[in-house]
Amino acid sequence: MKKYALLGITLLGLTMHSQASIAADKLNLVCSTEQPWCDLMVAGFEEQTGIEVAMVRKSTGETLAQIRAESANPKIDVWWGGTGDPHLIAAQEGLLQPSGVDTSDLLGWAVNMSDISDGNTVGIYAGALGLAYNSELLAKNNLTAPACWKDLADAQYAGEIQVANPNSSGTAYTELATFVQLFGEDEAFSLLTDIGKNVNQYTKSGSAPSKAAARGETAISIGFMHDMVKLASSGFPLEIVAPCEGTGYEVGAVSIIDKAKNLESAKKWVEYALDPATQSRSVEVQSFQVPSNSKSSVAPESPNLETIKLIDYDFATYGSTDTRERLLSRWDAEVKDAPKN
Ligand code: S7P
Repeated sequence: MKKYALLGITLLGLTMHSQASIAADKLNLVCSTEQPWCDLMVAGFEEQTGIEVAMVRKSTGETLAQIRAESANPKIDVWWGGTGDPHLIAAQEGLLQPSGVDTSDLLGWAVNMSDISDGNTVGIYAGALGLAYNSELLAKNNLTAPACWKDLADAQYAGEIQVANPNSSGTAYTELATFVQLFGEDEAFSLLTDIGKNVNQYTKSGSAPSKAAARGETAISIGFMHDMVKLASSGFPLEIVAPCEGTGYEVGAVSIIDKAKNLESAKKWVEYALDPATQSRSVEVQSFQVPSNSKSSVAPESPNLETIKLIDYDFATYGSTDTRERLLSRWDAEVKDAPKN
């Protein structure tokens, strides 16, 4: 009897111990890249560390809204992926905490994100914004191929352009910020309004318009060129254009949320995300962003950022709350419901 009681206590102890270690070895992650890359990253991390990851895929603007809403009691430990501006905004609002990760092997644009945010976020990849058109649909509808941002305002493209909503999508916010930096704010909004007359839908997610263009549901899309390359290299009739005026780019980021409940697991994720072995695997899921670690391999399909006419994107300004809120309010008031051609 005594023996059984002892065994019971030992088993209870073991159960409590393993429950404690299960609780310590969890990670709650929001992923803002494409779903296949989110899944690959999670599987690799679980295999490498034994830490169990609960992951949700969300667009960048949506994630920022969630982090703001949960600031007193966050459900998320780590935010991986998505355009860097909303990560910088979260940092500015005190919603993140430094990971303390070693950035010595990272490229300058990735370290810049860490510098701007006092170590609260760090760059994981970069990619340029562009436009794409479905060559079959363009030919069928007798449309000329666009070469510049300003071409998209031409009435021949009525109902033929798709782009995301910058409130929910980091991709579309990058487009908005790019236009302001390229043309000045007033001209940017008048151009966005004119282009808006040809827009058939403002989607929630930034990659949706190019998927729609690939399938022939819209003739033209605005988005990140690496997402377009993935579709074109899968055989869709998509032509990719680096607009003649020049274009903006994103630095995708990873951040640990302030008051994260699984801090040690979160730090391990950030190390893992910056590791060249991890970053070099993105090609397995045809994610063709340029990786931030100088030791990572770059896929031959990745758009070459050296040869694209890139603006000197001002991450500090466009990654600040005031600028984002002002531009989004103006977009809501002037662009969203602009009359159609
Ligand atoms: O993974 C593809 C990608 O284009 O998606 C991210 C994007 O911010 C998330 O989508 P939303 O535009 O819907 O927010 C980019 O960071 C990334 O390159």
